[in-house]
Amino acid sequence: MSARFDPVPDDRFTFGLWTVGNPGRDPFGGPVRATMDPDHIVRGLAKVGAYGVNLHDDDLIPFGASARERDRLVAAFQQTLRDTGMVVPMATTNLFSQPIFKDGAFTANDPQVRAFALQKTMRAIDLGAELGAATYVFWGGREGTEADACRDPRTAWNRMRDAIDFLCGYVKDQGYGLRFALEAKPNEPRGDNYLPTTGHMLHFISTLEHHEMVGVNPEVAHEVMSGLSFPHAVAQAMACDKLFHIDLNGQKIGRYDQDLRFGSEDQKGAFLLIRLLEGTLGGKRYDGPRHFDAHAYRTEDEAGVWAFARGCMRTYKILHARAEAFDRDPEVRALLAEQPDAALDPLLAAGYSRGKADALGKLTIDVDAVARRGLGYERLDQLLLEHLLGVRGG
Ligand code: GCO
Ligand code: MN
Ligand code: MN
Repeated sequence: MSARFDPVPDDRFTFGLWTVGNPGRDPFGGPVRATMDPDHIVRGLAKVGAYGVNLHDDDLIPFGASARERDRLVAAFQQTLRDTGMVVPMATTNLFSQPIFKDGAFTANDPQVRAFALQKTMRAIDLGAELGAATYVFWGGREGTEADACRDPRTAWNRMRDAIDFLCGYVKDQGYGLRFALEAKPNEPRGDNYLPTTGHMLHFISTLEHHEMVGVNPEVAHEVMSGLSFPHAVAQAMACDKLFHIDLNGQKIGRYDQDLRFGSEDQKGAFLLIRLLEGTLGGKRYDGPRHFDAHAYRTEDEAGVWAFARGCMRTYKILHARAEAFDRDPEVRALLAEQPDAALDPLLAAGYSRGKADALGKLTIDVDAVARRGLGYERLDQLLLEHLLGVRGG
């Protein structure tokens, strides 16, 4: 295996404690691997070349631990971070594992559940800030329904907005420099999750009181579960400067949330995604951490877990190199540069004016000639595949 693609901290690859730490439990069977403690996970991640580690509150501090126990665990974790040079770029709250959250957290009908969810999240935000996180992720967990008559979905939406507005206020009041990143998922664990796609999230954000500090954390698997294009969701977030974080993994369409090794499924989607994130096609590059929210197959032992982690990072770097070669390829550039009507661009961009309307109104367009023109996309897509399959480009 070529060392050229070995991960180094400068690549800014991160993993959640819950990802490599996943013991292989599924709805049909218990754990197949021993639980790894946070110290062991962070040391393992540092060894395979990762840059940082992300966590839910409960990944580090068992639910219900005393304040003293909390402080002891946090101090020990900080020591591990110092020893390894690892950082914590993102933190989040577990609002789904405890029985109290069986009907959701911020959207639950019982006000005591909603109050507890806010209380738990404020503490978890304090923890994230203490560990130096720059981004705070909100994944809805159990915010959703099976028996949809249980509440007006508009009420759920308003409750979600109240919660995020409140927590933005809390972050500002505490003087933390954190930004929020909202993560959509269409279903699982609930039959229907609220705010199911990145597009829903982007609109929801525009309604928030402090919308400027809230962006999205799209996840490959979640958008693919909906049958949607993940690169398109990411592109929309990037176009409005809302890509604050990203969850990378692999997923087959139409399945349960598989959280597979990055790039292990839909390599073309992964290639197009990296082209966007790394800006090889032009435009602004994503500059946040590259976070893998995935876990090893249930067939694996601990060695398999580290092979999984290395695989995520290597595939990212390999695809990055492939994307660079593709976008440098003179034939690709020629195909993409073809803009026979470039003279019209000023008329078509930057909004309305009376003069533009007059000019457009008078324009003669040879409809048949335009319609007859072949666009060369077959060739373009074949070139993409040949780059992706490694038979073309450096
Ligand atoms: C899932 C989600 C989670 C979240 C994590 C951080 O489908 O389980 O992707 O892994 O990303 O809880 O919010
Ligand atoms: Mn995720
Ligand atoms: Mn997921």
